[in-house]
Amino acid sequence: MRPYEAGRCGEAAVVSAGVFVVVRLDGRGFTGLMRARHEFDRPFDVRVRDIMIATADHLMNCGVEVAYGYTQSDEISLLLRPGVVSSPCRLLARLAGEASAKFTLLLGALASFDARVSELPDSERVVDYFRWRQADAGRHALAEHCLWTLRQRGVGAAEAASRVQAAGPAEQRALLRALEVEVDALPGWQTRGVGLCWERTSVPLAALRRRIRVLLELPEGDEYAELLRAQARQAAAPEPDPGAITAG
Ligand SMILES: Nc1nc2c(ncn2[C@@H]2O[C@H](COP(=O)(O)OP(=O)(O)OP(=O)(O)O)[C@@H](O)[C@H]2O)c(=O)[nH]1
Ligand SMILES: [Mg+2]
Repeated sequence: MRPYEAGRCGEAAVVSAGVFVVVRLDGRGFTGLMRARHEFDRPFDVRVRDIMIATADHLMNCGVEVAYGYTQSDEISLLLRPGVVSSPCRLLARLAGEASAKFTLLLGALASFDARVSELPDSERVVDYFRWRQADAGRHALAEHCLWTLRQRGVGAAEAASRVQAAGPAEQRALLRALEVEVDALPGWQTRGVGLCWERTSVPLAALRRRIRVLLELPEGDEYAELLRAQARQAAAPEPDPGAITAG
């Protein structure tokens, strides 16, 4: 998916008509930021997850028309409606600023995000993009659980890191099994990430017609592809809903 990614600032000032735009935000230096917060569980903490979800929710409600949000680890991807982006440079600065501000408020410590844009020519590339990020979540979760389980069993930081780096996914799974960690029982929000979809409500007021549904147990494979195709169709639909509220 890398060829679809562009360092747009200083390049073309507009996104081509008809393409799907995905913005990905990534926490800067979160390894160190999280290490400094000893109260957070490693490798994953449900409070960090919920701050990421609240940040993604904020980005879907800050005046940029986002059809689908996805978060895993310290990253957030947003699928925008085709045609809504006139200046990628301003959009990236705006979203990175909004994400950094929201996350900082919720964490109570300074945190910042970078942002990059991918231009995807059709809905199947949108499916590929989000499945790519989901596969990354799976790889990341496996490696991080290996690392922290080894550390908990008394292996030193450098040795644990080099053992995990030297192992491929199959070896990492075998290592976790040997350490009596059930890989298939790891929470879906860690291994597959979290989706944020708009859903319609039955409230008749225009301002309350839709709200965000958080998908903590995302499907994989073909089932996820179908969900993503529906999100891409929604992104390409002619009229955005006016106003939005967030499910409590
Ligand atoms: N403790 C803890 N750490 C987390 C959690 N989620 C993400 N992280 C940390 O966030 C890091 C994200 O990885 P990267 O984005 O590759 O690392 P980074 O330090 O942010 O580096 P850059 O993105 O290049 O600035 C992981 O290495 C984890 O250490 C969590 O729930 N708990
Ligand atoms: Mg990061």
